Amino acid sequence: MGNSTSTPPARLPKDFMWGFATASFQIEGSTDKDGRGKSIWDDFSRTPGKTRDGGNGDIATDSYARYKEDIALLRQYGVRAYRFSIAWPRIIPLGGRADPVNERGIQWYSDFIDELIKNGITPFVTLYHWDLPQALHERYGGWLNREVVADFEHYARVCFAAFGDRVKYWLTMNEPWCVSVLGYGRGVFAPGRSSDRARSAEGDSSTEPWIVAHHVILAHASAVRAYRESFKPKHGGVIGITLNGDWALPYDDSPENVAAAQHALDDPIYLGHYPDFMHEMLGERLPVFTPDELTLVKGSSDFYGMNTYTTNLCKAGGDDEFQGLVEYTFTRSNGTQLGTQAHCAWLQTYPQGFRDLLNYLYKKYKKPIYVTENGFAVKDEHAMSLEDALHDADRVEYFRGMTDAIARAVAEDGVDVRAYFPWSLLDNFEWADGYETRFGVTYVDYVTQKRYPKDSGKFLAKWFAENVENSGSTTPRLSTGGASLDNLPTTQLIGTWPAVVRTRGAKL
Ligand code: GBH
Repeated sequence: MGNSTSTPPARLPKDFMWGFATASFQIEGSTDKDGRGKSIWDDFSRTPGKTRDGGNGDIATDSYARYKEDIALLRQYGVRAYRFSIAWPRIIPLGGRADPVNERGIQWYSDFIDELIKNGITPFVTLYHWDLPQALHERYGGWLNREVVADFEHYARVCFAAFGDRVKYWLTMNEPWCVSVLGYGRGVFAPGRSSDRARSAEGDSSTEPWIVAHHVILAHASAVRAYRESFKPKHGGVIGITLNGDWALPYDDSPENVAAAQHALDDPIYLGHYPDFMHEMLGERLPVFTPDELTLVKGSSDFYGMNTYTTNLCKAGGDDEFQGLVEYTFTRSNGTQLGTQAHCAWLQTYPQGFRDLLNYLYKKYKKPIYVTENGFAVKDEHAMSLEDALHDADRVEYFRGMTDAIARAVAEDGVDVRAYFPWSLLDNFEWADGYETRFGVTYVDYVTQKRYPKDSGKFLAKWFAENVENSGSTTPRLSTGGASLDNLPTTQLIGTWPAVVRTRGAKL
């Protein structure tokens, strides 16, 4: 690595999928267009104090209106696939299985999918990336109520029926841990429930997150069963869930810290039951799966979907049940830092951990791995000039390490990784951080909504062009004359990019 003037031999197979990831509420804006219902994030993000800079999702990156521009940008980067999420309240504004379906919402996503396919980009769809219909929250408490399982399955069926002829890659849920713990435990994400009365008038952090997680898991598994029984036979796609998981290293080699690092890596979807440690920690507070539910959940993912950003050094102890009574740090026992610090406290660069995680997951579960998120927010990027922000050296360093790790995991370790989706295509609404934290490989000027590729976006486009086996006709033309990502702002590129011939259609 590191020598960008010579082309290294292809190290990822030619059907390897790469592209960028986003989520509906973080980019779409247009919250009152075409019959969309409210999501739990609408009012939450508008409530003073809930986001760091007071930002909300009303406009975001305006991607609902600018979708053709965004897809043109994806094409300039030469991606093969794009991971985006569908907003449940656009499809069923009131959310429930007896509530009306919104044809205009369906039409928008249908047009969006067609536009992707027309550009040779494979759609990779998340059904739930945190924007629960507000009406379900008000009707019965949303994820706290078992009713939500059947309502989610119904919503999923509507999507499979409407888009399944063209969408062959489905994710049910994005990060159940965040939905449960951040939404109903720490109360930092919508709907913001918590035992902390300074934060929320209602909530019980000792029980609600586990109830919510239980329903999320069952809703996921029910949607998967529906897909396999009623849609997969004619559409043939794959479906799974994506979890957030970071590699866990023991802080030192004491047995309790070695055990602590292990807690962080277990999960019920693939094990087929709640890990023993959760039983010990929660006792009666841990919901119980009936035997039928266990059968439903086990094997309910065709692949291992993984959002991973960093590595944590783990110390046994503390009272944080949401981390399995484990404390995380980036400071090694000798006082040095694990890697480069990002804008967020929870994120440092550590590519070796990524390679180790991929090896661990593959050996343990023997499923193909789809890396559905991975990314970095440069410290204080929001306070930089445009020029400085575009030269995002720390993010380039991050992706240089991560792409090298993935290539080595595949080529040298034999791990079956099939997809890689850096987060994110654009700077966008970063939940409780508002717009302050920027994860994009493309800079967004929120005043003009202009998009500008950062060095990291160019790095990734070039890296994948060079490192995925290719028939030759699908490579982005980065340096062969004509317009180049290297010297033009995106808005010009959209008009002048040479008619790059992308002969490959969506992978069916
Ligand atoms: C992803 O989650 C999300 O899927 C995506 O929407 C988001 O934009 C992206 O991260 C960048 O943040 O310090 O206790 O609050 C990544 C997994 C898990 C990382 C929770 C941050 C914070 C824990 N996230 N973690 S805490």
